[in-house]
Amino acid sequence: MRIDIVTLFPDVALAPLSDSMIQRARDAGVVEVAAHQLRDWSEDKHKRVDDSLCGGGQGMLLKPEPIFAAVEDLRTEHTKVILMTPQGRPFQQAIARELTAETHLLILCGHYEGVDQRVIDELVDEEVSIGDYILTNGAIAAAVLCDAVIRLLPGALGDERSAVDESFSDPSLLEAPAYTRPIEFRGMEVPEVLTSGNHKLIAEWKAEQAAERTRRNRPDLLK
Ligand code: J9Q
Repeated sequence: MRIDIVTLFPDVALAPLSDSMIQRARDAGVVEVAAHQLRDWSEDKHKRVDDSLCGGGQGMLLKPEPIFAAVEDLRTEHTKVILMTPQGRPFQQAIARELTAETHLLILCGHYEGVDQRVIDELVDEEVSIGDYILTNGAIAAAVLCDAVIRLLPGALGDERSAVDESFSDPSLLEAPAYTRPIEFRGMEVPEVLTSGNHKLIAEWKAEQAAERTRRNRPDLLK
């Protein structure tokens, strides 16, 4: 897979993808990642990439010309163009899994106010949001999406992939609380059932705890 990210903050997009498991996947040739400076495609003499809203209103919008130029330079016939935006489809593990089937992702990072609608209508295959909050820029959101996709690619990891993956593929319940040694730490004990050796009791306890946690933190998963 190849991933191109177009952003005003290429270093921000790349930093989280330049260490640990993801850097190893890049070193192993599992994925090629490049981040590009949108300003490089500005024809403006001041390298401006944004402008005020037609029809009035607060804030600035990314202009269409530099984005069209960037996409036309970077895309091939096999490119999926993704726009990171709070207006997008909520990112989930199922989308990460779908994207592993692509050979080329071109990720456009929006600005606070967003991008000119003609970019979305003409260039973008999929608008994706990583959650209902406002970021200063879309490069952070792009890094999140890339991390989630790259770690799923065949050959991306040795033994680092967690069994939690499988449970998140079917996110009906959250995981139960988990403990490791020591059995007593600063007076806090691991629940006795987990050291009982009674696997049936342990399974029942985990199921109860998972249900309770889900009710408290993620009631939406139970609907
Ligand atoms: C570009 N807040 O937020 C949630 N998912 C993506 C975003 C986002 C943002 C600002 C700019 C994307």
